[in-house]
Amino acid sequence: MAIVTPGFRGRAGQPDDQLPPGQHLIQDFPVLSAGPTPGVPLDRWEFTITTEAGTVHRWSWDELLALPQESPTVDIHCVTKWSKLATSWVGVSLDALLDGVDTAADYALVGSYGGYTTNLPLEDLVDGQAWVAHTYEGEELPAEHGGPARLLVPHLYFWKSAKWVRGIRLTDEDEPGFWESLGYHEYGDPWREQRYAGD
Ligand SMILES: Nc1nc2c(c(=O)[nH]1)N[C@H]1C(S)=C(S)[C@@H](COP(=O)(O)O)O[C@H]1N2
Ligand SMILES: [Mo]
Repeated sequence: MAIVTPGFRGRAGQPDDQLPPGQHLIQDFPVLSAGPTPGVPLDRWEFTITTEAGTVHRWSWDELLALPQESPTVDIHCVTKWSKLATSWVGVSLDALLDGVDTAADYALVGSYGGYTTNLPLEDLVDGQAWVAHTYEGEELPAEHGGPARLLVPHLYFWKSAKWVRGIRLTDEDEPGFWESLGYHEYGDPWREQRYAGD
């Protein structure tokens, strides 16, 4: 005989299967920056992908906007335990940017204006999992949230979503980024609660 138990619902009334372990929902959008907000004039902005062979692919702001644009609606999860569900963005898929980039690299080191870095496997940037995003909830991405453009990799903790993204260096060996070298997990899967190295 089956006893049907209604699913637990979190404080904001969302089914808890949308919330990774240890996370809680928030409605506001906190700003978490390890340093000052860099100003990047759009006429000098560029995004680069540098392969393990040293080939540099560059996009100006206008070139980025001329690529096919996608509008992902995704949940985001910060390692400080807040999550936001169904955030909406506009940006360019990394699949579009990596199209035509000749690489056999396994890892990516993402770099930002201002010097922030974060690392992840290249396979986590492809197949519709990551974007260079410039619009949030229908508005130009605010500078404090990473505008003009930030990386968006929602399936990993939000520290992987580098604000003020400047480029990606493809590497054969994994190199720790800013938080990763300070003891945060090298991969950071919120569903496996990979907050710190060794989790
Ligand atoms: N360049 C840069 N990107 C960054 C950070 C940062 O300090 N600098 N912080 C990371 C962390 S820890 C989080 S949780 C998110 C916060 O994004 P938000 O400020 O838009 O909420 O940005 C990530 N990307
Ligand atoms: Mo974070």
